Amino acid sequence: MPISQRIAASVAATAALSIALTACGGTTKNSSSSSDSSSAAATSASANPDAPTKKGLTVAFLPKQVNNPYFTISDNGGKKALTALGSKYKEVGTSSGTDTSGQVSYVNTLTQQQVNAIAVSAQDPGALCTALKQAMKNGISVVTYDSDTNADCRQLFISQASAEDLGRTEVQLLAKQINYKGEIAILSAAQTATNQNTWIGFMKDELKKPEYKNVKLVKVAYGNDDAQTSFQQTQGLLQQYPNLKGIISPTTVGIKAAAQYIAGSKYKGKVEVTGLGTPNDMRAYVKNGTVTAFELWDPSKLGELAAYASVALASGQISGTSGQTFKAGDLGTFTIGDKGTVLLGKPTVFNKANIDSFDF
Ligand code: RAM
Repeated sequence: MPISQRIAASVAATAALSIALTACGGTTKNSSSSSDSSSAAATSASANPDAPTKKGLTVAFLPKQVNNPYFTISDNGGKKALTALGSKYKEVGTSSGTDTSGQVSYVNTLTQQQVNAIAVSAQDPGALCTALKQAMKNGISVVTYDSDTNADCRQLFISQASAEDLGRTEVQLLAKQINYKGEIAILSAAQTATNQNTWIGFMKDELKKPEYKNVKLVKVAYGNDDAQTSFQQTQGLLQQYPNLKGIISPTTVGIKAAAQYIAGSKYKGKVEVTGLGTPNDMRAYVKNGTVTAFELWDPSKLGELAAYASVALASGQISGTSGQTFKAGDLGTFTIGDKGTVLLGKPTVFNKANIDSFDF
């Protein structure tokens, strides 16, 4: 395709330019984050915690999906933080949650444009790696947020909450709602999504415990973070398993579609729906009794933290090594943990009693 060829050509040109500048001792606009940015490893070699916070940087957010309300909230959080820091925010991305080649093209374009940092929620753990490594070689700081890549393809992963806690607590919530008995299913997002697959791994592990001996996971279905597909997948689950007692949907798009289907069907009151949703999406289903409880972190704070981390990296204050710390405005000071992971905090469980205290 002509556009992708053009992008590939300009990425190659950008790479050649960066090598030429390094060879003749020149600098690029990103070179102060790492004076020898010829490899991702070099980028993470040194940091100066006292380096001033740079202003006028451009940080690009590349969510899994641009038209997903969850990412609208998270990326607006990023915008707010970047504005406060005197840097520039931009957002690019695909409208489908399963367009990994589209995500790759966007990374290549951002590299060509020499943005200072990229914050990406990856649709797939490996597909973006070559492009992201190329970005890092060009001195661009790379963080993942929400959904990670393989650890060597980025400097930091800004994690919404402990993946283990999220996976286990979703099973705990549902099991309680169905009195620890009956068939259950999972309605996920894309089949390749790193975050959902990690959570599902912990759900399956949790289900091995003796208290769940009468709970049977019959199917994992994929709604691809598309409302219609998720609705149809829910319908299909009930057709295939009419005795289903509960659905866990660890995606804001999936849980809303599942609740919508159940609320309008003969299964209302018979099938519990839980998982990860936004309070604003789920309020009506909690109030009409379709959903008892579900959970989520504050997506806006996740975006803010991704922005602060990106600027700290691009300013050379941190390089991604565990134990380094950085400041994230009102969110406080964060320490980089194992495998370059930065943890936002604990999620909130929402139910009838507290849902009206949240507006996102
Ligand atoms: C969807 C996306 C996102 C996930 C949330 C919970 O919006 O799949 O990656 O973190 O749900």
